Amino acid sequence: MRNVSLTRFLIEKEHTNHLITGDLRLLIEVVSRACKAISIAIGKGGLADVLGGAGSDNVQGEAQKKLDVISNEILLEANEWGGHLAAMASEEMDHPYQIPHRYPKGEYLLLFDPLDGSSNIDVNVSVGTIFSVLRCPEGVEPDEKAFLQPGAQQVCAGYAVYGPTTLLVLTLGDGVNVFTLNRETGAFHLTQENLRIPADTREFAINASNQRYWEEPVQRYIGELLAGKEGPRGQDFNMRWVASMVADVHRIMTRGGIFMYPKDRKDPGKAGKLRLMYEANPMAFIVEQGGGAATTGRERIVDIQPTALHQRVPVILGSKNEVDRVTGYHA
Ligand code: P6P
Repeated sequence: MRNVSLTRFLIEKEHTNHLITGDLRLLIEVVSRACKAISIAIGKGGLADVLGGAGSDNVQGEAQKKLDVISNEILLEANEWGGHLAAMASEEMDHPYQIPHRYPKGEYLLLFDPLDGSSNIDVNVSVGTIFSVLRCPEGVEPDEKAFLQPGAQQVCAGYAVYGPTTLLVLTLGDGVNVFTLNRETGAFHLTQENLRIPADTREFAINASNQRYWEEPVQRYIGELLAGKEGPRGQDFNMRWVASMVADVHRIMTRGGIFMYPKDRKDPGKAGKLRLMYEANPMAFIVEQGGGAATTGRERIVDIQPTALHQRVPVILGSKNEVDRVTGYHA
């Protein structure tokens, strides 16, 4: 493995491949530094006053953890002055964040879930940051409507995993690359190039406590996996559910698998649990760039025309042959 830092990798993408602009390179470097700061804040845990509830709710009506709020502020403060953004949107904020007039603006829209899986924070399980980058349409005010672009319009997406190591997983639309944080030097280094997800798998991830609410195609698919080698699949399967999307998705990026948070009848008014703009779309882009597939069961996630910044969608993603099978059952 070449000893390539994230900075050098991005410089090559800008000057050699002409794949990205200087502003997009700056955006990614700023986000990576913010993720480093979030990793340090999380790492303090009970030694600092960062655990537990913030005493407030987010736009989803979910109780915020202190680290949700801290992570959101780290990303806002890191990005607002650089001149690369038109605006930002976050799971933790009702409306898009406008760049203060005193700072220059740029062409990119940055969306993020600053701390995904934060319900796991207090029990020391891996969590992460998910981000997505769109272009702001020419001459358009960067209000909520400017963000409502299909995931296929993303120019970049990535996630950081705060686990035994801190990783940054990134796609610029030309494959997926993994960077590991060197805690001594503070630099992210390329540790896996052009990651590919195995097309087949024997590992599935779903919150099985919702089983009685699933639609028929999901009941059938999971039933077949549970039937194992005596059943129609003729082989046994294994199950994993971290309940931290970034951790579950990273496992699948690394060794294959299928992740499912399907539409269910638990709350018929909800199209799913996960959010399209800053969870499903970036993860779908990354998974597809790694040779996997990502659908709602009925359509490709990145083809969805968004109607609201915080809308939810069903998510089925991972090893292509399994996602295709589940999607086929919905047909
Ligand atoms: P459940 C975390 O709250 C999250 O948004 C995702 O990271 C995770 O995959 C999912 O919700 C877990 O949901 O219903 O199993 O707690």
